[in-house]
Amino acid sequence: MSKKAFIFDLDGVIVDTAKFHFIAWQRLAASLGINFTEKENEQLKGVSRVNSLKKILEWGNKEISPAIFQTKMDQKNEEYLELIKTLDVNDILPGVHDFLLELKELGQPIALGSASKNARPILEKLGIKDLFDVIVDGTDVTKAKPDPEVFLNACNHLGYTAIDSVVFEDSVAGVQAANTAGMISIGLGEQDILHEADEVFTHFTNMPQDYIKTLLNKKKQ
Ligand code: B16
Ligand code: MG
Repeated sequence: MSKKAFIFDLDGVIVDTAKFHFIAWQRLAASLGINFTEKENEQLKGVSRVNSLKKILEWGNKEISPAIFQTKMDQKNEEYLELIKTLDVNDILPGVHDFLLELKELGQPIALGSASKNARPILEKLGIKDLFDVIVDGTDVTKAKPDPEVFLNACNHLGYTAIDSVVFEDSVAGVQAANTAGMISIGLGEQDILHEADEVFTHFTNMPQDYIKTLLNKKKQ
């Protein structure tokens, strides 16, 4: 059987932490007197912590000193960590666990490609860290999505090229990163938001039977 590098985003693909990032950013924005809704939040998915705060300040037309900027980032992360304290295996999104196990059974290489600096402890909480051959997260990269660095880094570590890689993403920035890298991009979420992806599913459970085999034969369009 042929092989490909299977690269997974974390937040919004493996686990539903996107809602906790939203709550934490909303509270943070409120503390700065900035209005922040789901619409703005969509643009922060897959975006690093520092770039997210920069965007929020831009939207709110606010300027803060570097020291306060750092304090606000720490505050957001503390809030977020508090919200994900009780995360466990039950928070894995539908179908992902089985999909990962099937890949393992087929001997396919698996990597994580996440912008989050909290990725490793989250995978541990979910009890699935050992399923990943390679983990590339926000602590390993210098350029945030939509830059393809995180995914290129992941496929290089697995010893594969971009054309033999498949990326699963829930964010527009992440889909763009995969496309720029020349990788097959599979969107998890809504078609009208993720229309740049090669294919979109609402959940892993909506994928057709034998979808892994389909992906192994698929070429980047
Ligand atoms: P942290 P992903 C991203 O993770 C999230 O989508 C994004 O909302 C978050 O701001 C970013 O990680 C940084 O996360 O604050 O935990 O370092 O979707 O790339 O797995
Ligand atoms: Mg994500």
